[in-house]
Amino acid sequence: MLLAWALATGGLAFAIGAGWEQWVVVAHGALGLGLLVLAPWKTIIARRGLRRQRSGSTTSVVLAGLVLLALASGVAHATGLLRTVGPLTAMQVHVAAALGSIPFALWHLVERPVRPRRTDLSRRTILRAGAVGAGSLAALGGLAGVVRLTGLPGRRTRFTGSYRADPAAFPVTQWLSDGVPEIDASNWRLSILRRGEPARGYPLDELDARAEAVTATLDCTGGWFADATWHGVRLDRLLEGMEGRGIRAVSATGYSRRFPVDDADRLWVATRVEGRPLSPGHGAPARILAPGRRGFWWVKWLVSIEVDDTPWWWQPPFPVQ
Ligand SMILES: Nc1nc2c(c(=O)[nH]1)N[C@H]1C(S)=C(S)[C@@H](COP(=O)(O)O)O[C@H]1N2
Ligand SMILES: [Mo]
Repeated sequence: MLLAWALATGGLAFAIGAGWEQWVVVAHGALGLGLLVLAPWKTIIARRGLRRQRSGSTTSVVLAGLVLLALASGVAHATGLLRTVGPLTAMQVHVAAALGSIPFALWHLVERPVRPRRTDLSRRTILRAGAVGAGSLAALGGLAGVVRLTGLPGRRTRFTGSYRADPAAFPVTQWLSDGVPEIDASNWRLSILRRGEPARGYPLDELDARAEAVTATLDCTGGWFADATWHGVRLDRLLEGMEGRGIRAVSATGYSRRFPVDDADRLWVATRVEGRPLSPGHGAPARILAPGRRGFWWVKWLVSIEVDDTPWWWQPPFPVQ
């Protein structure tokens, strides 16, 4: 159950980006450390199980290994003790290990079922669960105290757990598998579609001329954030007079995100960052700025904006490319 809740809060923390995310992140930390708090008892059970030499022990050991890797990389990221492992960030290792553990955990549930018993709801069990909960929070508080006292980098993270990056040189990063497309800005136009029909088009110089300065935080789920000054046109000004329920921002690569139509006054089409035109890696010629939303909403290499009657939630919760 701890693992299931840790996975759920981890996913939720990626989805949000606003203030109350802090509490989701705290819960996520406590749930993760709760697994460590329970480890001494679980180890006894696991040893006994291994001695019986049933089939599938290897699968259980892989599950344990992945959970340990997720815990270790989570602690490494949160404290700042180890933030990169070769080409990967500790956060990427954390997410990969956590996602990788899911099939093994499901297998474990099916092959090693623990039937619910009446005593699961006894006073004693509830007191014990409370003790584990208190122990987990104490472990989290203790870890935060150690980070502060020893001056580890982890004390300077944002409420999402991300580390500050230089706004003039923050990383170029893709959600999963996108490559940087080459777009000829002189032929490029931002197409606006209404219910599938082309309605308007904005060339780059018009967007540039209408752009205003916006200071916003790009917070990548990879574990870094940048407070930069962008130049962009507010989306409601490009969509004036258009009706619908959802706005879909589409990249030249096919990557896309759908937003609620009411957010149009909180989204920008940006053409510059820190005074300079966007570089190809950062989304040239134009990208979405979505302050308050995590990085995967900030669609790069924008080619079209579609307004239609599809609600914003009609999409996978996270991009799939
Ligand atoms: N088309 C497209 N846009 C994208 C992505 C992507 O993979 N494809 N990745 C997103 C993610 S996860 C982040 S954090 C930001 C990164 O922006 P940057 O490369 O300018 O730092 O772009 C977002 N926009
Ligand atoms: Mo990201």
